[in-house]
Amino acid sequence: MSDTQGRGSTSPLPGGDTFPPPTALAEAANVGADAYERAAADRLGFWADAARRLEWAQQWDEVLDWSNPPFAKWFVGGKLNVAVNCVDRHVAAGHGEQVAYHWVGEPGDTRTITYAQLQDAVCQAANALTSLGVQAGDRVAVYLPMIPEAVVTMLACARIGAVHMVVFGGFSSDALASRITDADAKVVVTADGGYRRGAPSALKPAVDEALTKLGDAVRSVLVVRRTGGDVEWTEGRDVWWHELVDAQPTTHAAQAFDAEHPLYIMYTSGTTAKPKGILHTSGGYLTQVAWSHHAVFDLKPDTDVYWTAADVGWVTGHSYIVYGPLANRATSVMYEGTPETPHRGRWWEIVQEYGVTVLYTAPTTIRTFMKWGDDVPAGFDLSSLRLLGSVGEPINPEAWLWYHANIGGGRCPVVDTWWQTETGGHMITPLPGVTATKPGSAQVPLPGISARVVDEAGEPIEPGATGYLVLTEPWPSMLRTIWGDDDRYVDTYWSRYGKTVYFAGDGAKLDEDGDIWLLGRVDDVMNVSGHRISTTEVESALVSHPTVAEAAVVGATDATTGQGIVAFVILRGNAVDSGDELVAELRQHVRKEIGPIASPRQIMVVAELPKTRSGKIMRRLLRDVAENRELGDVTTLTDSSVMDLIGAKLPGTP
Ligand code: 6R9
Repeated sequence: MSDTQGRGSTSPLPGGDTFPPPTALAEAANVGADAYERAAADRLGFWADAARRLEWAQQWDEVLDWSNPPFAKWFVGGKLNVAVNCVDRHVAAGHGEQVAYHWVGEPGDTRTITYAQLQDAVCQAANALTSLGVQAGDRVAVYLPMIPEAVVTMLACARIGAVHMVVFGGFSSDALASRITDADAKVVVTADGGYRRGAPSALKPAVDEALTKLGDAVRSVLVVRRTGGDVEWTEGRDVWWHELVDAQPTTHAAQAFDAEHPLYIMYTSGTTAKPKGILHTSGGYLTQVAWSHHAVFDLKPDTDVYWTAADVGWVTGHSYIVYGPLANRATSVMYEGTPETPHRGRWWEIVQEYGVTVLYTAPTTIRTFMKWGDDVPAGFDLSSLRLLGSVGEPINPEAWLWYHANIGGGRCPVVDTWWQTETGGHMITPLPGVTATKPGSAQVPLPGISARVVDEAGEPIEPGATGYLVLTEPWPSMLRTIWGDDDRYVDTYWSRYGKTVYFAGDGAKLDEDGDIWLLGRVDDVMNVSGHRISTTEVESALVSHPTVAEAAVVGATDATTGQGIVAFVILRGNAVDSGDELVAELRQHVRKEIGPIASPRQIMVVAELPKTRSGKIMRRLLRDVAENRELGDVTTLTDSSVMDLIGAKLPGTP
């Protein structure tokens, strides 16, 4: 991958400008530069210290057992209860009255939930699940909107040692059915519906449909009443949350489980094949998500108001709405709806109202806000913010700078956190009190994490070159396997460079300072006339043009060049679509930014792009469009109608 054309728009700043940590933040930071030294000198000792931030019912005998790679065991012999760590111990320490969640419903209803109330609710739900026959090790499917019951259900499972398997509420009944089958879940927790884009959107019908396909595999369906809409009812199987859970005692004696006891399964969309059930376990997972949340977001439990604006159905929601923040006794905001409902300033209104200090979201949302214009956030008081985070995709420097200036008021560090469902927690990211941040680069591995960029042969690359990101040592919150498929686990992640090197599937570049720039999935690399060009670089170049809010680039089969670059762009709110003239200008812009080889063969202006729950563009579908093929699997799209819109736009054969 060494012949990618130039640095292009990945570094628009003269001389690679960086933003040093604000002095006050650095002086009071939870984690300083010494953490890197400590971890470099004694990696396992460093992680043992991090584990000691939790409450263990029984100490571990060994920090890491890596005798049978790639099957790791962390904190061997240790026992803990994850829910007790997230809730009960804070109540026991006198913080029961502290708010755990300021929950905001899309229609404007709100709920404030203290740690003491959360403890009661989790105990009730744990008792309810037990009454439905759920035992330690059983799988529970969770298909809920962004309501507090989602968090309560996850913690109730953790409390009784059941394994939750959350399916994003935007996924179809097919996606739900295949996941229930793969995980062999006997109980489903759902709701009548939730609110999206100003209207109730039903969920229960998708469960009913999924279950008709599965015979009587599922015993019980526990249903939260959220919208009050009509629901079909299967007697003997369906039970209302408010009838069963609310009637339970608010006490529950929690048992401690082995550090390696399974905590959850989360399915990630593979490229084409069946989704992979990523398995996470208890002690190591909680250790790393709690430590990284403490370090990367500099979380101060007494004063911060923390907001991960993402869905709990994404790993980001698991690690940084639920487990990390609760383990650190954070006060969080949780928002049910979409950013434009009822108006485009909704998020900023929430920041203003609750005095949010730390905000974590995805580049796709940031680019949407850019498209809506600077005026929207400018109408709100965002001065409470002190730290911003980004996750899910490479953040193009323009979006980083916009976020920094327009949301962070130029004073908040932006932490660009690279990680995956598989890694469980943050892996490569600046530390806000230590690292001088560099727009567009996730920069450096966290203390205790060993990452490298290597070539095809597995040799470390030189600065300036491009290669593949690998992780060379196990880490506490790593996936333990793919549910029910150890072979696929080994093949997918641990075979390219041997059994002890984790292949992340992301392309990456090293700059002269040794900082890592993520370039997107390896399968998103195009090959145009023998030149390997990352889709991210071309997208970044397009977005750096003043008229473009968002861009998605794919490589479509081309008879002469192997692949041709096809770009889909969304214009900014104030931009004028001058047709061919604009397309020519954008082509010219990419030539200038990256080089002639990267100039798109075709550029289409569209209203929306197909996205997954985490805001990742489904390039596979755009490739189908660009190559005039029938669309592949659309079950993991948040809104499958966008493909009709894009298809309608297409002028016949490309
Ligand atoms: C947390 C999450 C993982 C993939 C990952 C990479 C991309 C995530 C990124 C990033 C560049 C970042 N990714 N964060 N790329 N910079 N800060 O997103 O998990 O949904 O499993 O996706 O997302 O390509 O491999 P998941």
